[in-house]
Amino acid sequence: MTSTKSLFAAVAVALIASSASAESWRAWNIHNDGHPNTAAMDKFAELVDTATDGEVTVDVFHGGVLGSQPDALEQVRIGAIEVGNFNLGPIGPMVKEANLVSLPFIFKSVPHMFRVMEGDAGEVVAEAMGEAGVLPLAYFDAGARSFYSQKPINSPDDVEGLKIRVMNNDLYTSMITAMGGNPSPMAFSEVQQALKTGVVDGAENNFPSFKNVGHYEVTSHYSLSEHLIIPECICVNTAKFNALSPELQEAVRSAAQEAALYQRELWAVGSAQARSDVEAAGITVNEIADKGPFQSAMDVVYADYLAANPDMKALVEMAQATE
Ligand code: BDP
Repeated sequence: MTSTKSLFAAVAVALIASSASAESWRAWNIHNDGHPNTAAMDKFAELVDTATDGEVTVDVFHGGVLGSQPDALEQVRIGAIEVGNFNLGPIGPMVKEANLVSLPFIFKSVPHMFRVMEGDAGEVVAEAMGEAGVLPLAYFDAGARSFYSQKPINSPDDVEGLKIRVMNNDLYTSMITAMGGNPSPMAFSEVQQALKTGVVDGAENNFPSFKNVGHYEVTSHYSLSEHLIIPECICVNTAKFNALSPELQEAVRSAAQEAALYQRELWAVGSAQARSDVEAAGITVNEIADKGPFQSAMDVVYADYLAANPDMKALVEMAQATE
């Protein structure tokens, strides 16, 4: 009897110990409430909890409170934060292959971007990211980025002389320089103030981000250049992910994929809504009849980039050849 009792006690201790060793992860998200990615990251946390029976839990920190994107990327790379909803743009300086998506006009459309990311070229990018410590489990839609400022931008000439905020990646500084503008890399959290005080004349982003952090309050024209279509990921620290059992890995990966499908639905509705909201608030959205001049202006960006990174040529061609 005593020995049965102590056996029960031992089992109970073991159970407590195993639940104590359950993984509790922190996730970084730069967006606030009202942005599709915030809802999708909450959904991811909920799905992970259910699918792993609480063996893995994810606590999502919204609004960039865990740091700027480049800082958070480094944190996830070293495992100080476990998960992030990252834009692949700022991953380029850390993982060369990820720069594929930061070449302006590399993708023909959002569906084309997903076909590339889910095909052979995407596999090369994902593998390199995983090796660097930032493993993509699923991709979000982030639409296309376009320019906004106090005047319409209909051709590359209109960028001449303007100081334009870009994300942290040399390809974006080259992109602006190629049009005669002055690039200004800056953290997302500083852009609204910089636009307001005239530290920069313009910036570029998709409609939800343009709206959600108030950039539309301090500009007047949004010009549909759609020069960058950059996917975002639910990325996890590779070592933490690999340390999970194969069953838990599968559960977490499926949760990420389901959350990403949810995000893409929210995005479709949310970005159309963001556009009509900013228009209702007085923003003039202008179509650009001919994007050809923007594309030709990027020839020098491609030429310089491939001259400096000849090993990226095959990957770029693989993406371009994807139907
Ligand atoms: C948003 C992205 C976010 C970037 C931000 C930026 O979702 O990851 O940090 O743009 O421009 O659209 O910095």
